[in-house]
Amino acid sequence: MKKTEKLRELFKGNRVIRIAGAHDGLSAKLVECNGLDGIWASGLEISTSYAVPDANILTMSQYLERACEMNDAVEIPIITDCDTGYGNVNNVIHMVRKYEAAGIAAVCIEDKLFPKVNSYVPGRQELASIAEFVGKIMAAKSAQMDKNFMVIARVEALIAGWGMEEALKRAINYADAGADAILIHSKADNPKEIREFCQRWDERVPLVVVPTTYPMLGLKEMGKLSIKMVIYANHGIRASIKAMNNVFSEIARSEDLTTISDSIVSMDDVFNLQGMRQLKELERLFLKKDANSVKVIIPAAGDPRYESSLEGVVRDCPIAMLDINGKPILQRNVDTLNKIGIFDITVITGYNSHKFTVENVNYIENKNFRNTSQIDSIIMAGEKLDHNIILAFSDVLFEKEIIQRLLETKSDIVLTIDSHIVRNSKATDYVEAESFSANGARKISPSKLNKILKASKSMNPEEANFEFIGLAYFSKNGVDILKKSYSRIRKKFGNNSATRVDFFDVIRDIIDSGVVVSGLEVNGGWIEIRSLENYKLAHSIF
Ligand code: SPV
Ligand code: MG
Repeated sequence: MKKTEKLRELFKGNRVIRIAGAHDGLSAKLVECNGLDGIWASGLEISTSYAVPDANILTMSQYLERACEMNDAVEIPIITDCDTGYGNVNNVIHMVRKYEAAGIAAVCIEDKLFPKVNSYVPGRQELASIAEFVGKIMAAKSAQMDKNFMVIARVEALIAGWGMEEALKRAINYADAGADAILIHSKADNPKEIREFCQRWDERVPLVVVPTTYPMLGLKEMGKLSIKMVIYANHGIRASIKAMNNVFSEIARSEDLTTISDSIVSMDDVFNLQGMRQLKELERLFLKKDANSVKVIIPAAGDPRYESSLEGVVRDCPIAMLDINGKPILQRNVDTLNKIGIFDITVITGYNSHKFTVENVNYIENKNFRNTSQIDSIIMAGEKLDHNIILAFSDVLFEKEIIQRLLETKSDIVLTIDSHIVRNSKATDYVEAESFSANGARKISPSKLNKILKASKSMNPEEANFEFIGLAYFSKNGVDILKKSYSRIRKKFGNNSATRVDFFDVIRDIIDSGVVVSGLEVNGGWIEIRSLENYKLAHSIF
């Protein structure tokens, strides 16, 4: 709903509309947070915040800029104090066009002469003639495009000391000229004259009051007096001046900051008001830095019945599509990658390729999956390999933190390794790394990379000090090394596709060629679904 409509709806309601003065995004936000109906973009508050008199010292565009700032910060409507309209009818027309286009719900103009002085300042309070001000109202109403945009006419006759009859006469003329509401202003220290005005008002348009000097006039009585809107015009800035003064004087007086902690809000409160949480959420969704330049390759072609003890569970389902409490493993991993801004994900399918229904990933089919292995599938990713890549084996569920840490590494080839090794499984990808980490002794994984000396499924388990978890990072250069090594090995086997070349065969070849393969140590944060036990465990985790 447009803010002009929102304000109209409030005017249609049967209670007193309560709006409060503000001067910038923050103060507007605080008005909104406290459940008030709208914002009074107060000339007094805006001038005060510039530390200049409320006397048309600032220009229309300065007021407008602040009104926009407030409007952007809140969902509730803004009613702007536009003083006398910044000049004559032409200025009023220009003003209405600008404010309406900016999404402001209403403007309020007062029947004084430019340059006005704040109504509470003793001395000169010069009124415009009725004719002149009627012309301004008509000009304002003629300029608006949106029928719901409101023009409020402010009667200053009581402020200028011209008496009740003059005030009523003016109000009637302004209403008849098209004003959508009358703001009857008073600086009396009690509500007597406001009561009288309201009682004598024939309700041809709604009334608005500003009870700054007569705070004893309560909401109930306002309702009885048929007052439609109350403006608490300047209490926000007056409260903040007092609060800031107290804190600054205490800072000036005291040695340290301990005595002021109860007088200030937490930094968290500040961040919440700024919208920092939303910023972080948007960064997560759209900030495509390093994570975006990475492509993820998931080889998922294999027939699970050959490789796992899950035969009874998987039936004809590729492991990647195995359901873990309502979501396939692949979907869970895609969600995890998306969360950290990685969207370019390529899955190499093979066995029961048609079972892959996860959306927003690229699929490449390895039709020869029965005679090939993971590394052949990886190589089939083709042009996707012309980038930094993350390799994620399809039967591993991982936490996003592992991927984030992988992306932070600087090395060309990084295997993620865990010192918690399952030594009795023939499927374990054993790794021997340079610096040994005693099983379970380390709680925090170091960011320093370990150097991998040996990687093999057939290694003596006692020699291994880590297990490869099925997640690896290859920089663009690392991918080139991987590809070269792959073709070297393939050449060695005379391109006989019947010879299975394992991913680890390639890693071993890379190490043997003198290239450093690094190990990123993790302690958990992943689970490989290769046994019934792990499958059940995954169900209990997710
Ligand atoms: C303002 O807030 O700038 C007003 C209302 O015009 S008052 O200061 O009460 O006159
Ligand atoms: Mg004002």
